[in-house]
Amino acid sequence: MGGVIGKGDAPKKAWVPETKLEAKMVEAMQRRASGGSKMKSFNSILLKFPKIDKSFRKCKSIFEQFDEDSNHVIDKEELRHCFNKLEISFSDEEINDLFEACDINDDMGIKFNEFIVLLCLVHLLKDDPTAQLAKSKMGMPDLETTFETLVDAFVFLDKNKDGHVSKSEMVDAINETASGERSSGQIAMKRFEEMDWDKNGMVNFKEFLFAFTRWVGIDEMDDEDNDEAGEEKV
Ligand SMILES: [Ca+2]
Ligand SMILES: [Ca+2]
Ligand SMILES: [Ca+2]
Repeated sequence: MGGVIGKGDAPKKAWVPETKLEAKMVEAMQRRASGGSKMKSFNSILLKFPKIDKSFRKCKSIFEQFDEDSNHVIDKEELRHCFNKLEISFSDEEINDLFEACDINDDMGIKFNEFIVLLCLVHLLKDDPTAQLAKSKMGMPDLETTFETLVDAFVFLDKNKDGHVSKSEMVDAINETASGERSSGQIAMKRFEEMDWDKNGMVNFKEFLFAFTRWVGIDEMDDEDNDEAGEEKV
């Protein structure tokens, strides 16, 4: 008797990281958040979309370079080579966690859109002073700028700086700008639901990134590769 009450009713907000990686991601995000965001409004994020789209597409050649057997996915071995080449010094466990976190359809391969998310997470994580080395070695200044923009956008949305964007933070951010539009609240809801994959009422950075790749149409260019590739070489 007694003392058993309350076991199951943890507050809704309580968040338990599934992996060490996820905990690190949130930590890194909070560290970044303490520096503030350069974003002034939700609109300023929207204005960045074309640029983000463009530099995501440029990643394709990087992806192809690391997809050694050209089967359109990067497996763990190929990822390890990729990290070696970029001199990103992650432990095997970290690489594993990253791989599993980004392989969202669980087929043991990283597709192009998953690869973009993965690189961006690496960008965030290597902000850790011990991993500075990777910074210059990625050698993709455009991409780094884009990743930085995405981190910045997330920090802007995450008002209370807990490493997650809640529904109300999303609504606030959108309402701040779109004062005239009566549908803005609905749009905010729709956007939020698109982002919150596991429907836990909060969006983490990974979910945010996957949403971006979908919004700019990256996941639809899975199978057809070559129609853009000819235009610009990185
Ligand atoms: Ca492959
Ligand atoms: Ca938050
Ligand atoms: Ca979620």
